[in-house]
Amino acid sequence: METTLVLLKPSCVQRGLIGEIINRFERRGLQITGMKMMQLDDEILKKHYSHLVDKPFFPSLAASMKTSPIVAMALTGVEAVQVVRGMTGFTNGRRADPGTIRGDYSVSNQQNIVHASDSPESAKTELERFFQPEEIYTYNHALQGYLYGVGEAN
Ligand code: IDP
Ligand code: MG
Repeated sequence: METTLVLLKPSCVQRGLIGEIINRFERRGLQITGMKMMQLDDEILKKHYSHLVDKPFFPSLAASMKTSPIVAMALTGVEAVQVVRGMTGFTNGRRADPGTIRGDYSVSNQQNIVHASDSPESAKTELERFFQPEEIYTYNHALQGYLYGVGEAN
């Protein structure tokens, strides 16, 4: 099992899409193991987007991420990082495939609804950044035997 970080960005929260996007993750079979609302600030955004701080669009990206609270989620499943990235789609919503979250709900390179960790290593770092250890729950998924075949979820 693997756990990944998803952020429902202000573009999701303000457009009233929180429930719809969470529903997609639940229906796919991902287990929600952590979830909370947070107001982000420059300190956490500089760390979260450290690979982009020198880009000309960073100030507007950081500003957009502070316009409302976000929803931070920990999602657990086999190869959850890859599964969730696949559901998220290409960064630019205009080029994201229909059927992906960005391809179905966004037309922007910046206001693209969700963040999802891009590797198991970044998932670990990002989960530690956004959640205290006790805010992530380990519990049996009642439908586990119907989500995965024998031996698949070990
Ligand atoms: P990702 O979210 O698909 O992993 P990253 O390259 O890590 O893409 O970029 C992080 C976020 O920064 C994007 O989701 C998007 O909101 C924003 N961003 C990336 N590239 C641009 C750009 O060229 N213009 C404006 N915003 C951008
Ligand atoms: Mg990224």
